Amino acid sequence: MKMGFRWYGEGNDSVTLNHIKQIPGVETIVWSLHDVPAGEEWPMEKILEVKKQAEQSGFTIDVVESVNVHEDIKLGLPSRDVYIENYKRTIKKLGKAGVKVICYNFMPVFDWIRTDLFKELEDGSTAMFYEKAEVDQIDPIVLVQRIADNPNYTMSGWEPERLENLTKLFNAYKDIKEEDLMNNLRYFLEAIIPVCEENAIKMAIHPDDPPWPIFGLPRIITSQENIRRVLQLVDSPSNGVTLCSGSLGANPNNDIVNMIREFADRIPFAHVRNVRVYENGDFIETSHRAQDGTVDMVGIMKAYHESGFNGYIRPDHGRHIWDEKCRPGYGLYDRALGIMYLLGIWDSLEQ
Ligand code: CS2
Ligand code: MN
Repeated sequence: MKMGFRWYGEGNDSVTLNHIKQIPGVETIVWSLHDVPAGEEWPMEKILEVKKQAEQSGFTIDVVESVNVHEDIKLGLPSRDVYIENYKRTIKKLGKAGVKVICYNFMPVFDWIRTDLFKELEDGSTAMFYEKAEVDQIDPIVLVQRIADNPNYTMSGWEPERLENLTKLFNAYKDIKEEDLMNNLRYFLEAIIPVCEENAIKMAIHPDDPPWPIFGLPRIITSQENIRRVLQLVDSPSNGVTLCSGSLGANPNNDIVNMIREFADRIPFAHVRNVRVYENGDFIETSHRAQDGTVDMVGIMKAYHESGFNGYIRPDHGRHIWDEKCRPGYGLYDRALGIMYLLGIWDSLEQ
């Protein structure tokens, strides 16, 4: 198992490489070129710049999260082929630079959704919260505006350019059903997986967060059954999943331990974090500790250990603690605590 830590890049993150260096056990940064719009080819100089920075601090750049997929690919438009060619070229370059895993997602329009980025927990810390009834009734444009108006609006997946044409995008998705989205994912994978195989890259699709359809948009990476289907679309070790326990765990019907047992050899990258799910369908992100939420954190680490997991793992969203000012969910302190908890479980399993 190799521990990673998500880093948004020089000047783009309140967390520095020097900070990350002081967290025990971190081997790789999990990074991206956040200023390259989805669909464009990544410039080699920029890739090598991050590589140089990481290596100077003793880290590898083995995991990219994410190379975002252009909406035209998800929509299955004729223009997708141009974006797929760009994606392939980016894969080749990342392979050359030594990257091993590319995380991506296939969520229409939005990445992850929350209704409150700084909801107070009992201990005075804050964390990201999802109020189901609110999302079920709110006009998505209003929610997007509210998030955009927030001075801390710096979440990945909420890049302004993605949101500009919201109404247009909603119309484009009007007739896209889950089955269509699955077929468009197949088309994408059939095109890129051979390139990944040649370049020793593993693709790792991130589950939808939350793992159910929102605003009438289809979502497919939601359950054990659907992940099984995705892995079969192209049956190759290069077609894998980023098993995110927090995203999948928002639906208590998802048995994550069982998923790890079934998909073990197709999980190149694991996100391990906790959420607390309420009976009405709301959920809040909590500390990584098992007792603080409803995700079986210890069972999950045990399942990885038992299956001989040797992929990459990272803590995921943390709370905002000790007055830290940071990107929502991506502060230093709580994620560092998360790592120590995960390593503590792991080390005791190694005995
Ligand atoms: C999120 C996502 O849950 C998470 O890890 O931070 O933004 C995630 O990085 C993307 O969905 C992966 O493509
Ligand atoms: Mn995740």
